[in-house]
Amino acid sequence: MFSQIEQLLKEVNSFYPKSKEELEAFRVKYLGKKGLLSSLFNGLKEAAPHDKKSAGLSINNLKNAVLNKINSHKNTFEQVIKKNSIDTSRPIRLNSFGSRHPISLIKNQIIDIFKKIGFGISEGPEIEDDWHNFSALNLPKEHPARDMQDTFFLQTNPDLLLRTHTSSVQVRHMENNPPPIRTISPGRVYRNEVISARAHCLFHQIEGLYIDERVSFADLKQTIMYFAKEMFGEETRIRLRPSFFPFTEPSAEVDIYWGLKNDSDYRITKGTGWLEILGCGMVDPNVLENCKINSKTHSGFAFGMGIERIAMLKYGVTDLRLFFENDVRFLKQFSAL
Ligand code: 2NL
Repeated sequence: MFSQIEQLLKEVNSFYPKSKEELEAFRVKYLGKKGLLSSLFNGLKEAAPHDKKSAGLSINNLKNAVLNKINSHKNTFEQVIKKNSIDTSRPIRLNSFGSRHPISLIKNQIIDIFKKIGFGISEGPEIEDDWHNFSALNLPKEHPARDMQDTFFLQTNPDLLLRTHTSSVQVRHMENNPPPIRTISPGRVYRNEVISARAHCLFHQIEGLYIDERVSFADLKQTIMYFAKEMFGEETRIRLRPSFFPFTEPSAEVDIYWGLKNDSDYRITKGTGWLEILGCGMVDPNVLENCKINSKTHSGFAFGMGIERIAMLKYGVTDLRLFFENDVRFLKQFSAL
């Protein structure tokens, strides 16, 4: 009898139910009317008189072990059941979806417009060397235009810098690909400027480059006109003002007619009704030669624009800093676009 009780006690102690049903079967097996404990207590009557007391204690001990086991596991199963039960009256948790950044939206629009007329995309490093960012682009050392763009140089190597325009990508493209060339280069550029509503040390540019035999200023003008109409609407009018860039000759700045419908139009066009959207020109023959392209047989045009500037015009944003702060209250306004 004692060895049977001892065996059962071991069984009880090593019992770990996996479900509520298993625990219930365990309860019936030990505590049920025809269970082991009741038959053990019945057996007590036949036990030898000097064994009765200690046998009774052993059976009680077993019974307590059974009760403890049942109590401790009953609670854990109740918790699991609560956790898994579904409260169908609870409101659902709305998933918050992300959205494209307005700079990406405008960048993709511009890319799509130029893709339609055969331009591909080229990209390049943001850390550039002096040659690709300055020298190849007709900006030799000590050229005053290098001061105009305050540059971030790398402390470890004064020949390396954060590119100040994406023209450096196009220099690399010309070095590695023979004409005809039709490419646009979007990307981040860096300038050492005091951050304000109108200036930032980091911004985004898209530049375009077209090189072939007999490319003319008329080709440039038609390309820009096509772009302006696609970007700002079929009715858009443009004008070209003579300008200067070290890497193009002749050079021009392009305005679109914005109109003077309200106070805001007066403010952003400074009362003229015209808004500058990009700079452009015929690639300077020196730049072509620097990039191993024969300037006697080939010519080309290039243009560049700030993506933030276009985004501000399209979306009516008046502070450049909003594009870099990533405040969700600003960003989520673009989620439907
Ligand atoms: C602007 C003006 C411009 C270019 C960029 C360029 C590139 C090569 C050769 C010649 Cl590889 N030119 N790019 C030309 C004229 C203007 O950008 O206002 N950008 C924001």
